[in-house]
Amino acid sequence: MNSMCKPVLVAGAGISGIQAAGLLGKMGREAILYDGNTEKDREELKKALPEGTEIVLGELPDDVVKRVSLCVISPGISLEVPFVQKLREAGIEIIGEIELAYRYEKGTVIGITGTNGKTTTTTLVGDIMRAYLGEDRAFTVGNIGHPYTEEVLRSTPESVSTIELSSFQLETVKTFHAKVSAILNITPDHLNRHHTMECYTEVKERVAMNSTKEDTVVLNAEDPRLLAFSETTTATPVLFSGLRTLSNGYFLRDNTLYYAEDGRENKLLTTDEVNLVGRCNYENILAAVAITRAMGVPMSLILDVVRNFKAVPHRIEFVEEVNGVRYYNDSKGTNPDAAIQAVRAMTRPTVLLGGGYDKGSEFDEWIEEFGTTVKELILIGATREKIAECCRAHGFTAYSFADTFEEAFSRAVSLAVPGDAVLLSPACASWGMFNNYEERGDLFKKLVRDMLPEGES
Ligand code: UMA
Repeated sequence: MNSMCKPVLVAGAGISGIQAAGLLGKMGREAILYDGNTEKDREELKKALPEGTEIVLGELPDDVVKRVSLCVISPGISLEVPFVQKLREAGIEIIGEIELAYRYEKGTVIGITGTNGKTTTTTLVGDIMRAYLGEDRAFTVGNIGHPYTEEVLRSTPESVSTIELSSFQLETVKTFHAKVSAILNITPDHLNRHHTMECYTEVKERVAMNSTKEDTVVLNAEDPRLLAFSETTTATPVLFSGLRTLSNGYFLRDNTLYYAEDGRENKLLTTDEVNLVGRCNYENILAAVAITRAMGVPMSLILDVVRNFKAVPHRIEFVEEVNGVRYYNDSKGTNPDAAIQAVRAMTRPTVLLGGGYDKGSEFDEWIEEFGTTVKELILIGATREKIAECCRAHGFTAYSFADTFEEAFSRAVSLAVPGDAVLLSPACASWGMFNNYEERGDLFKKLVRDMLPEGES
C-alpha cells in the first residue's frame, strides 16, 4: 500500500494532537489519535476530531503500529518513551506538529526560541507583522498556545507565520526552514527531558536549521553558547545585547535602545517610552526589532507598535495595587532563570511566592538574586523542601511553607505592608497543583481582585 494511503498516528490528545488530526483530516489523510492516558474522555475527544477518527487510549497495540506510516508526536511526549522506540524499530517516521504544519506552509516563517522571553517576543513580533501585512497575512502560532497546524492552511505566498518554538517542538523538526530565526537566551530548563545543557543547546539551535546566508538568525551576544553559534551557523547572524554596546547590532545602554552599524549608533527609543519593565523585557524588544527589521519592516512602524505594546499575561504582569501593595503575576516564571528576571524587575521590598513541579532545576542563582529585594519567600509544591534546603545553604532564612496556593496567597497578603510588592514567580512549572501556568496565574489574579472593594474589580 502507498504510505500516503496509510493512516497517520497522532500521539498525544492535547491541543496540539487534536489540531494535528484536524489538519490531516482537512488534507484527506486518515488519523488515529493515541494517548497513553486511559482517563481521557473519548466522547469529548470525538467532538473535537474529524468524523470517524479512531481513538486509542492506554498501551499502544502492535496492530496499530503495523497499520500506520507516520507518527506526529505532541511536544509533551518524550522521544524516549517505550511506544516511540517501538515505532522507530518498525521504521515509522516520527515528526512533530511543527514539522507537519510546515509541510503545508506556503508563506514565510519566523521561528523564535529561547529559554525565556519567547512568548513576549513572539507576541510583539506577531503584532508588528500584523501591523505591516494586515490581519489576513500575519499569524502568531506555536508554543504560545495556538497550534501552528490550526492556521497553516490560511498561509499564502505573501503571508508570514511567526512561530514560538519550545525545545520539545524543535526536537522533531526536519525540513523546517525559517527566513528569520532567533534564540533569545539559553539557561538550564527541561533538563529532565534533554539531560545535558549541550543537548538542550543543540536542540535550540535547530531553529536555524536549513538556513542559508540569505536567512537571518538573531542571537543574544551575552550568551557564550550563542556567541559561539554565531560563528558556526549557516544563517547570517545579527546580535543583540542588554548589557553592552555593540558596534554591529542592537543594544541597551543607559535606559536607551540603540542600533549600530559599523560603530555608527542610531537611537531607537528610551525605556520610559515602553510599557514593559525589566532588562529581560528590553532584551525581548531588541530581539523583536532585530527580527522585524530583518523581515524588511520599516523602523518607524516597528517602534510605533513597540511603544503601544503591553506585557503579555502571566509574564511580570502588573495585576492591581491593593492597600499600597503592588501585585505582580509572573506565573510563566517556570524556571529559575525566568524567575531571576522577575526578581530583578522588582523595585520594592517583595514577598515572593515560589515552588511547584520538580523538573530537575537548581535554585542557587535564583536565591542569590534575592539580595535586599525579597523579604519573604512562601513555598508550595513538590520542590519546596529542595528550595528550602538551598535557601539555608545561602543563608536566606525568611521562608515558610504553605500546603495550598490559597494559604500561600493569604500569608503573602498578611506579610506585605504598604510600599511592598507581592510577586508570584515560582521558578517551577505548575504541574502537580495546576494543569498549566495560566491556571495558576489566573487564580492569583482572581485572589488579588477579590480583595478590591466591590465595583472596582
Ligand atoms: N501523553 C502521552 N504519553 C506521554 C506523555 C503525554 O500520551 O508519555 C499525553 C498526555 O496524556 C496528554 C498529551 O500527551 O493528553 C499532552 O500533550 P502535550 O503535553 O504535548 O500538550 P498540548 O496540550 O498538546 O500542548 C502542547 C505544548 N505542551 C507542552 O509542550 C508540554 C504547549 O506548550 C503548546 O502551547 C501546544 O502544544 C501548542 O503547540 C505549553 C508548555 O507548557 C504552553 N510548553 C513548555 C514551556 O513553555 O515551557 C515547553
